[in-house]
Amino acid sequence: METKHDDSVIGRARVQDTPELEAYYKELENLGAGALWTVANDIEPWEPRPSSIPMLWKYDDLRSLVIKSSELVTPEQAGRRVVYLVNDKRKDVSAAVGWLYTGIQVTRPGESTPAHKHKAAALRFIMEGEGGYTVVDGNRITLEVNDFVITPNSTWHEHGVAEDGKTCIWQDGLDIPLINALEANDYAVLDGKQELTAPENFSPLVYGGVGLVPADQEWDKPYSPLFKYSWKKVYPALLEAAQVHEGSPFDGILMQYTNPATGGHVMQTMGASMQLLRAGEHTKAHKHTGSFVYQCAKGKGYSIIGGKRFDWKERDIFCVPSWVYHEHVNLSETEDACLFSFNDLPVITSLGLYQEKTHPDGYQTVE
Ligand code: GTQ
Repeated sequence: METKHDDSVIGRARVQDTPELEAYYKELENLGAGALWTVANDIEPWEPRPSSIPMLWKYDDLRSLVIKSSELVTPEQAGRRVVYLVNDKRKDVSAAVGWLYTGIQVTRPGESTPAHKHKAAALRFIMEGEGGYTVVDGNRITLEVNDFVITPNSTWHEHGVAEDGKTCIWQDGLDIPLINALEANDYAVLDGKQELTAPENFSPLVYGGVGLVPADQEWDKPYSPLFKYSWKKVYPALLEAAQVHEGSPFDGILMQYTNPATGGHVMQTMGASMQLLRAGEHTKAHKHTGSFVYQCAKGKGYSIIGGKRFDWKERDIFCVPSWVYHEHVNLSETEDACLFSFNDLPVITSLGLYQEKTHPDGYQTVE
């Protein structure tokens, strides 16, 4: 059956204002009420309607200001020394896109953050440095560039850099705006450091095998037992897949980070992926529900998002709002390009809200 997107049809609100109606609306307002037909078309859009706009944050512009924060405040003073990235249309909720938060955190050699936990879930993607570590639920995990790490909701966590390391910078991704919108966030600070409950890197060493999970370990938590996904293993896996797999016409070789115990998303509210665009690849345009924050992990190229071109290279961060057409281009004719991204897909899909549409012309025209 044909569906029409026209607010003049029967079934949509189309009441003209009259002095009598306006007086009536005033009476309702005074009682904390309202007439649905005055807001119905607005609160029931024909199609998903993002309030965020596509944006790109250039690392070359931000890096010196991120470093400067480490001269201005200590992690003890700041709790978390982070420059956060905010969407022009989501300033009221501190979101980078949709209901997702992102920021760039800097930690100098010998520094560490206080341990804390919250109902918001967190993840990190390592941008630069050496000797960085995070402690998640008593597990100390060492970090290298392009590693992806999770801090599931309500797990104690703290981060630091070894005395003989190099200043570490990583991207934080959290569902803070979503959890706040649900009015369900909380926050607790630990008095002191966490006690380590497992050998260093226990989680990645025990659960990070090729589809292997230890038979003797029970895992009933609602998040991945694998806390770190090493670039050292992820990148070769993408290259291997690319040898034999065309991949998606919209995303190239797109690999989802998964919970090895279930095959599902790494956490309940946020998922993440790494995708490889072959040399010269230009993907087709599509749009779907779900909000996405990207970081270029390797190479250079551009994405056309909502008809606008955004050029990116290693460490640049950009976002694709829900239901906005997007396509990606690897500008190199010889090297592959890799895009890390995280998203709210676990929420979207578990609530039955996922939908997708391919662009009628295959590609967008740039405005
Ligand atoms: O490391 O837990 O960028 O709680 C913002 C809030 C990082 C963190 C952020 C946080 C964290």
